[in-house]
Amino acid sequence: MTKKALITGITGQDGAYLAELLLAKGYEVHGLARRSSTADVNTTRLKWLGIEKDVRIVDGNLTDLSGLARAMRDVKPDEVYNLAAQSFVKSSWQQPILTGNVTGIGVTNVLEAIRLESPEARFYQASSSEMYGLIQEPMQSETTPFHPRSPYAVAKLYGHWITINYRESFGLHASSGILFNHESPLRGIEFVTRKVTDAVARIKKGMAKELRLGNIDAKRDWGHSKDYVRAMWLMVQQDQPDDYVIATGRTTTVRDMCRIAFEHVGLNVDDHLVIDPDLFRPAEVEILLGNPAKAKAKLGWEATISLEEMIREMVDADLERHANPARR
Ligand code: NDP
Ligand code: GDR
Repeated sequence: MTKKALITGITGQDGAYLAELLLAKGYEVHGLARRSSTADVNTTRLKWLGIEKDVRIVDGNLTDLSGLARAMRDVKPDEVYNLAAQSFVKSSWQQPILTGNVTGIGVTNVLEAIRLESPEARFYQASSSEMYGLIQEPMQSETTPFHPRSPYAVAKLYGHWITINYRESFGLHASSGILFNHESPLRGIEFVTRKVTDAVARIKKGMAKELRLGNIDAKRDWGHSKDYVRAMWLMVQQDQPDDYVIATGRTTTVRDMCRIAFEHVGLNVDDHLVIDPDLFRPAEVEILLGNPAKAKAKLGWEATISLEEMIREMVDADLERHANPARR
């Protein structure tokens, strides 16, 4: 029997790669997406992967329980992946209440819709390494205490615990992936890796001269979205639901990540980088470094794409976008 998946946030980076993975596995893929005034649905990323005609879009919003319940009733999914969120940490200080409503309470809306209309469905929640925040242990694992440092991270922590609570209260097959930063050519332009690779492409093409960044001493454990959506699927296939850290086990400064991007096109980062105090955050997560040992032991999962390979792929994609604007 063909399995059915419902992905919230299908128009985002991970939604697009997860849809691609599930289609390749023979799933019928449904994606919850919100309407916009410029297009029925933002299918830019699905088009980039050439799968926009293969997924079935369901109209809905994470803040609207009735629409979510209707979606569950209509689709009757075997698996639900909750990837929708206000996901940009810096915006969460400008829009803390919206972030709480979507990224936090939105998780309860999805869980309630499952409980009411499709209680056999398996559930994946997109938790985040941002929940660790003010770091308590040099390498963060499933047992490291949390100390969120932004309204986004506080909302994610709520989503994490309500997922565990629904598993314990109602026996839902609900798993939570504590994913460290992961990027790709489909990353939103506001996130630091893509901001850097896009700037490198524009500087190389003579369209820009400088790149303005905030805290370049921050360290992140960066992996590739394609590897990370595979981990999501693996979690949902386990007999027992559980929580897993997904990370590479290597951390790099923003400064060194920039260097990799500039060197790829023969430029020197120091000739173009400008530090802008307005880009610093009210509270920073200085360093993240994940311990993926449990995922390796129980899921057989490991990251396969290095930071260098990924940044080069992103720079090349941005060069292509600027050479051929129709590809954007
Ligand atoms: P993106 O920002 O690329 O995608 C977010 C998605 O959520 C988009 O499809 C967006 O739709 C949708 N969305 C936002 N608000 C709503 C709403 N109110 N109702 C319905 N849909 C909504 O994020 P990523 O793909 O990078 O991340 C996927 C998930 O994983 C997110 O929950 C994120 O917080 C989490 N995460 C991401 C990590 C990363 O490094 N990428 C690491 C850890 C966790 P639209 O296109 O209309 O804006
Ligand atoms: P992050 O990702 O906040 O870790 O959240 P982001 O790429 O925005 O920032 C990473 C680090 O880079 C520093 N930085 C800058 N960041 C941005 N965006 N723009 C800049 O100009 C800049 N200069 C320095 C930041 O201060 C930060 O330390 C991402 C998101 O995908 C979340 O949804 C997800 O949960 C976490 O990763 C894990």
